[in-house]
Amino acid sequence: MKNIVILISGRGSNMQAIVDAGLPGVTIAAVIANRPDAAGIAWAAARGITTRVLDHKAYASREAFDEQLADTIDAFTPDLVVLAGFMRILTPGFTARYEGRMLNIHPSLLPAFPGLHTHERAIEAGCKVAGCTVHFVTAELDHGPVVSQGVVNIADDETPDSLAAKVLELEHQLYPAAVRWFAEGRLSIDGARVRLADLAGADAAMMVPAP
Ligand code: NHR
Ligand code: GAR
Repeated sequence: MKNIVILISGRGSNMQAIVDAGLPGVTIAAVIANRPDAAGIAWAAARGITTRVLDHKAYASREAFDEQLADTIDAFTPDLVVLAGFMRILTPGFTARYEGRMLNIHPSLLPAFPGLHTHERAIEAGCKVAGCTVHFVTAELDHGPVVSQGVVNIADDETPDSLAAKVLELEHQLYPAAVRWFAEGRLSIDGARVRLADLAGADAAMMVPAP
């Protein structure tokens, strides 16, 4: 059994997709939020999942918050930490501690558009496609080794909200699959690249055709 701790900040729909996937060999040890009002916490608690809330505003520095966060996480002895819409930038000490065992999903085709407001920026830039990226977390924001990516078309009348909805649907497919691969021990990091054992690399990319 692999223990997984999921970190959220809000709605937690990616967390829900991972929980609802019922991945074999995976135990959701805890869901932790940095915001007391994160809707995903109530959802997880209602399903009997252990939850914790650590309000970052109660800490004097990012380091102090990250230290308490790491202690809280480690009490669950996780094999994998999953960032699912987690909105706090993590300090280098924290990312080093979970190197090779912490994943994030980012709503853009990295290395394009790291950071926030990705959908708006992709439309503004005139991109014809957008998507999402599952990656291992490193100290450099949204720059870790890429596990998988999914692509959607940007329509002529696309808005940031409509694009976000399309990308989110894809996130809910990609993220549980990536967690499953990790739990199966099939992911290996080789520099900037992630290899997926026993599958052609193309299977880690998901294409959604034009509507
Ligand atoms: N931390 C590190 N070191 N490396 C990464 O790759 C990280 C990370 C922390 C979070 C998720 C990321 C995303 O997928 C993530 C990846 C928050 C911000 C941000 O600017 C940026 C990227 C991501 C998450 N956060 C503001 C901050 O000051 C707060 C914004 C808010 O609270 O609304 O931390 O996009
Ligand atoms: C998702 O689209 C996720 O990729 C994105 O926020 C949304 C969270 O939704 N993450 C970030 O922007 C991280 N900075 P969710 O809470 O319903 O999973």
